[in-house]
Amino acid sequence: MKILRISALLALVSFFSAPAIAGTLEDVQARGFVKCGVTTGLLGFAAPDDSGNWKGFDVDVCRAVAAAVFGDSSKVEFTTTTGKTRFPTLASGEIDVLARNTTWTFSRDVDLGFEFIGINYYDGQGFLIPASLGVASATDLDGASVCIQTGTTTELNLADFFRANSISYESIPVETNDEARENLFAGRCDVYTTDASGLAATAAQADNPADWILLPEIISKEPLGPLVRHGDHVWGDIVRWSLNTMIIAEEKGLTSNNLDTKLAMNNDPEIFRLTGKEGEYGAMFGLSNDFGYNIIKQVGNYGEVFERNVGLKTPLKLARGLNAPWTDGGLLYSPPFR
Ligand SMILES: N[C@@H](CCC(=O)N[C@@H](CS)C(=O)NCC(=O)O)C(=O)O
Repeated sequence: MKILRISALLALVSFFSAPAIAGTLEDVQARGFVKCGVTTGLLGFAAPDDSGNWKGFDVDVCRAVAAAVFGDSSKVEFTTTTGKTRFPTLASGEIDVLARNTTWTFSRDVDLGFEFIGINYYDGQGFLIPASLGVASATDLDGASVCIQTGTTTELNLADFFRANSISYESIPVETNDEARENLFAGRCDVYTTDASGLAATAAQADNPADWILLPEIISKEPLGPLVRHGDHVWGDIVRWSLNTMIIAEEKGLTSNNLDTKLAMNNDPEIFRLTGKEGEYGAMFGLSNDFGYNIIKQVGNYGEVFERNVGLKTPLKLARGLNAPWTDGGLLYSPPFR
């Protein structure tokens, strides 16, 4: 039902605003910056710093696309979106790409008419509670009030989990992570459930993070990735290979700092292709051949982006886990650059 309603809404939005189906790259180039949809603010993923500059893991995906298209990672305009507004905002052409911890699902991909270009964070849904609640497992949450963000996969997984365990809950719907955090900290809900990375971001903002506990259950797969509209393959390829470039750069040991030295001292043909020293790869989708060099130099490799935004030395303190390269036992695996 819900999915049907959303697709009907999207069809309407598309009809009235008639976004360009192809030609996104030309539109972006003519405008001079990429329009990127992000969250309303989620520490580590997309949030403005004290000077108003957007920072975060999803923000860096947008910056990589800008570095690829313009050779300048600053050429991005950020649009905030909620769980509910993100899809109509992308469908209407108001943004060129959505990078907003969005889970890749069948119905979003097929029915809503979007193209997920990859996965930039492998996540799963968890539960955050105050230690004082004295609960050790999510199966003990019978009768709990649960803060839940609307328009998300979280809503649907929560219903499935409680039903499968024959327990009940009272839903406290919220529109944004800020609202969920305020409600949780004020005791207006017993539990907050969302992607575990979002829970880490939320707990990090508590006066005393140790007062908050992540329950052991991870109840879903949440492969989070950037998406574009169906129908513009060139643009989809540009966003996909901007992300892949960061993943391959980590695999090859290229960082924003060592890039020039490594290039001067290296004989690896894939590194030459990736950075535009050899081949005409950028030209294949209408970009400069050094698009990969610009991404790595200005934004960094995937590992750098992970560590500076959400890694162990940040308030979120997230370990690489599934988000390690396949060569280190994780799931990050880009097709080859050739
Ligand atoms: N991955 C899920 C949940 C995404 C989601 O909305 N997560 C929350 C909490 S992690 C969020 O990003 N909130 C940011 C905001 O409120 O703008 C989905 O795609 O539906």
